[in-house]
Amino acid sequence: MGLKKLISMSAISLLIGATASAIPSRLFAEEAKPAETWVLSQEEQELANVTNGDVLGDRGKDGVWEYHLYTTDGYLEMTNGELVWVFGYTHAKGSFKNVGEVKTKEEVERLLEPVKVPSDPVHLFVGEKARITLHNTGMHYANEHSGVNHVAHTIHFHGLDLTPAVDGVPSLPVDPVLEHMSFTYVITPQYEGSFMAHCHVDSFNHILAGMYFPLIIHQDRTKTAYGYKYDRDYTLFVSELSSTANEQLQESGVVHGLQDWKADYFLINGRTFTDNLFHPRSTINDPRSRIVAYEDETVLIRFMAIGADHVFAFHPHGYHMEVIALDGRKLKSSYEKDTLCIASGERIDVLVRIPHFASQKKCLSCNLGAGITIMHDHNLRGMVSTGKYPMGALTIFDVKSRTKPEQAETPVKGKPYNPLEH
Ligand SMILES: [Cu+2]
Repeated sequence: MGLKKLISMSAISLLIGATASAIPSRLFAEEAKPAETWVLSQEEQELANVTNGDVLGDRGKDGVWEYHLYTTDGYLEMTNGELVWVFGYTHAKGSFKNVGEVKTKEEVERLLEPVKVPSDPVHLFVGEKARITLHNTGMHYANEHSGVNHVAHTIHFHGLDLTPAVDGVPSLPVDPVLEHMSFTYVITPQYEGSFMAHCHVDSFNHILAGMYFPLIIHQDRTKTAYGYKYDRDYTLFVSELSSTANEQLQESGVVHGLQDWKADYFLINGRTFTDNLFHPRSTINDPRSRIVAYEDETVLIRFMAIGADHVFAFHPHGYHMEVIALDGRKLKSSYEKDTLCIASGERIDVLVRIPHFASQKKCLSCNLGAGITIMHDHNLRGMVSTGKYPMGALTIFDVKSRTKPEQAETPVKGKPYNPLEH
């Protein structure tokens, strides 16, 4: 829920004589989706259609999209309770607005969202110019003598065919962004599709420490991708994380024995599954990662991957996936897979067509219909984080029937959410 949207909602409520307190409190929950209780402008509604409720950048006076990204460090909570130190990109609280140069730990905590891995998606549109400004706030939770302090960063727009001036490779020809400095990348996307962005300074350490995010480029304001219509879309960014390597960067700035780098976490959108179905940090309790759809709907999944050597092999139970695009380009003809390998840097777009149980069921065991099925990494290394199974890259399809009353999306207060009860 963007701050801008909340402000515009409040303003609209005041205009019609209501107060901001009339906004249902559930709208502030993480699960909140655009609802019917307020009016969006036509452009806001069109944008909301394609960004799935993600916060968007602002438009400058000249109509150019403006995003301000800030680099910083912080902690990622895992489902086993471990807090893993990471560094990456973040943005102002509730928006991508410019809040000036942020230098101190106090300013970071007051002005910026906590760092996430991956950081929030950036949505752009074909042919619409964007100014993306990177601010380097420095490190705030690293050992004061660590060599990781004061390092420079960049943004490399992975998959966009750009000139070197905005390609984010340090000093080729533009210098990287030094601590407490900023740089604005001006780009105009040429192709729609699923891309990603990451730092390109000391890439092995900076990327794997957490410096990456999805970059989604839309052709227009409709729910289409590469000409295919969809009803819902999810971005599943899968990645490897080494808490040991990150701790060494935090302490000393040097990862010992880089050739032996090994992930101990295998993540979907920065989370693992765990056998505690109620865990709030589990993939299945994350609205970005739990795939919710109704029968008869078409779901677009944008897979993206970052890692050192693991190839994820995604396998949904109950469905085949129609692969429609690879690395941000539409395939001349689509093909079907039930186990989809994806390696670091790749993006694969698939459609999952949810069947209608009642009309398409041909036998007792055919077609699932409404209910829960799992999708997991079938390269089973990715199902073991910190030596524990099933802690890894697994999420669920939560398919609902239109013939039954809709279940509450949020857990009943005081009772942990159990997806198996649905
Ligand atoms: Cu960097």
